[in-house]
Amino acid sequence: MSILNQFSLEGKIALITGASYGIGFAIASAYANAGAVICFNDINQELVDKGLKAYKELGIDAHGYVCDVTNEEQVQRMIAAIEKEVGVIDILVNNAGIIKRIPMCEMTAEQFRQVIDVDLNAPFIVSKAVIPGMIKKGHGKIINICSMMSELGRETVSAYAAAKGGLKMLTKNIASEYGEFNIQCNGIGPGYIATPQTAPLRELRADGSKHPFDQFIIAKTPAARWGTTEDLEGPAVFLASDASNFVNGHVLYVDGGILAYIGKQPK
Ligand code: NAP
Ligand code: GCO
Repeated sequence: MSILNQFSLEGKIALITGASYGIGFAIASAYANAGAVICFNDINQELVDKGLKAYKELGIDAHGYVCDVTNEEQVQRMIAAIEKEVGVIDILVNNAGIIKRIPMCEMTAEQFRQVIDVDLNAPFIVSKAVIPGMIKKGHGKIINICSMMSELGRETVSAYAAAKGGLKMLTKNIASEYGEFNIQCNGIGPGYIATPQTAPLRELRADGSKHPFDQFIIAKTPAARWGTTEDLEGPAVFLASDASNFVNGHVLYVDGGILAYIGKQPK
């Protein structure tokens, strides 16, 4: 058998959360390209419709669902609907996420809780809903979208870093608890990727000069560029495929080398 067959997702059913656009959309599109049937959710019908149209433009007949991933009842209803309409999920990508960039001492406890709810509690809720089906099927892949902030902190992102650090450990725990059922749970830690979530960090200043953070990330990245969602597609297919059946509890950083690099000396 060709080694490339190990990367095929033919016949697999994938659920990618928060995948109307951004990183989730790119991963779902790559999975469809590898042969998977795509299910995705977003928080309202308008976004789901936007996503369905975008998938259709790529020739992908995706199944879209309105579901707030922090709401356990809505998640359980969505998984039941997918299992009835499409089939039992083989691959779950916990992608949906938010960030609030607020200095910690100015952040309210409610704002902190909102970020933890989407970025950490929701992956728990959705994983818990899909694992029983994976156990019955005898296999499963869970991929949690972690972050540089699973390893590093920075000003204004206390809630996000706490959530993504927790998500790294939830990944390791799911791997530990369900590995015996042939379920592999791994993380992807994207570097700084050009999506709507990071758009505020790349906005040009009034004089047309680059945002200081934009220049900072370029200096901190050996690849000397922001990542694109396409940079994540191959690693995501690898972790969803048979090629990674003995990879478990790992966070694969797709960061252009940021975590390895002290940063370029200012001129
Ligand atoms: P994004 O552009 O903000 O997209 C996030 C998606 O999740 C949106 O469709 C969003 O819907 C959805 N979502 C948010 N809360 C939800 C909820 N409660 N229920 C269902 N869907 C919800 O973000 P992104 O840049 O593509 O990032 C995707 C993931 O990668 C996130 O987990 C993020 O933390 C992580 N990440 C991003 C980067 C980066 O540099 N971009 C780097 C590392 C990790 P709405 O539009 O309604 O909010
Ligand atoms: C930020 C950015 C980052 C990225 C990503 C890096 O404000 O620092 O939003 O957190 O989203 O998580 O891996």
